[in-house]
Amino acid sequence: MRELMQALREAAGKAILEAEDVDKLEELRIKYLGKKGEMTAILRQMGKLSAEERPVMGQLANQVRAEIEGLLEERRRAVSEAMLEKKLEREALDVTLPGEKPHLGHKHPMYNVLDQIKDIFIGMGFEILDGPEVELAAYNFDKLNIDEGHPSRDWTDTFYFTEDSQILLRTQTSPMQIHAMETRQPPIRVLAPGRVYRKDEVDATHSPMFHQIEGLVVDKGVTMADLKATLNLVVEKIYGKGTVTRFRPHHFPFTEPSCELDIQCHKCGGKGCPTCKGEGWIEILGAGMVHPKVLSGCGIDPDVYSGWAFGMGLERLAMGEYKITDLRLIFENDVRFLEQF
Ligand code: 2U9
Repeated sequence: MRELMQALREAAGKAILEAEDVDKLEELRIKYLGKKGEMTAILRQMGKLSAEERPVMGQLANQVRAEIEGLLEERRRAVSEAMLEKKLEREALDVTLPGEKPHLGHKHPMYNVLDQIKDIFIGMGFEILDGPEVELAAYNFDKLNIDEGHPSRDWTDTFYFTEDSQILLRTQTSPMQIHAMETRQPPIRVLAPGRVYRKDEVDATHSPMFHQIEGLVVDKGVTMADLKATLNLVVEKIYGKGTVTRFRPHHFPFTEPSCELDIQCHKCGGKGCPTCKGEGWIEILGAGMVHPKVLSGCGIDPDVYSGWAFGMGLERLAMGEYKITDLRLIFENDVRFLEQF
C-alpha cells in the first residue's frame, strides 16, 4: 500500500505540472483526491492492514493528500497568472493608433437658407425673435385685423385646441411681431422666423407645418420707399447683384397698401421657361405698410409712427435655391437626400 501511495503521489505530481488550465487542475483533483478518486480506492484496502500499520498508513495518506493539494494550489496560481498575462497581452491598447472618426452630420439645407437670411437682417440692425407656436386667436387674428368671418379662421383651415376657437396653433409668425410691438417702443426692427400650421393636405407643394420668416419695421417717417429699398437690397444679397424685381399690388388684412414681390427669372431672363412656369417672373414674398388699425391696437399711435412688414415661406425659398421639386423631401429626413447639401 505504501508503494501504491508513493506511485499516486508521483503520478499526480507529474500530471499537475503538465496541466495548462484551471479546469484541467480541477479534473485532476477529482481524479486523485475526490470521493471516488484514486486515494479513496487505496484507503479502501486499509482493512487488510494490521492494527499497528493502520495509523502509520493513515498518516502517510494525510501527508500525500496535503502534498497533492499543495501542488494543485501552486499550479493553479501559476496557470491563473499566465492566463491573465495572455489576456492583458491580447487586450493591450495601442494609444498611438488613430481614433475612429465619428460620423458628423450637418445643418439641414433649409436652415442654411434661414441662417443666410438672418445674417442679412442682423447686418441691418434687426433683432431675431422667438415665440410660442400655441397662440391666442387675439394675437393670431384679431390684432392683425383678420376679422371673425375671414376664411383663414375656419375650422377647416386652422388647428384649434378649444371649442370656442380662442386657442390655436399659429397660422403665421405675425403674432410674434404683435408681442414685440406691445412690449417695445419704436424704433422697432424685428425678424420673426418659425414654424406655422395650417390644415393642408400633404403634397409636393403643401404641408400642414411649414416655416415662415416675417420682418417688421416701425419708426417715425417710414414709407413704402423704405420697404422697396430694403427688400431690393435683400433680394440682391440672396439672388445676386442686378436681380430685377417687380412689386405687384395685392391685399392682406394687416397691411395697407399691400404688395407681392416678384423677381425676374434668373434662368431665362424673363422670357419664360420651366423654372418660372413660363411667366418670366417668380413670386418670392408678400409685404406692405402696417395697417394703422394694427399699430393702434398695439398702443402705437399711427399718426406719429408708421411701419412696413413682409412675409415669406422658407421652404419655397429653399426649394428654389437648391432646385428641390418636392416639399416632402425637406421633412422626410432621408440621409440620402440630406447628404447632397
Ligand atoms: C404685423 C403686421 C404685418 C406680414 C406679411 C405677408 C405680407 C405675406 C405670406 C408669404 C407666403 C405668408 O408664408 S406665406 O404663405 N405672407 O404675404 N406677410 S405682409 O405682415 C405683418 C406681420 C406682422 C404685426
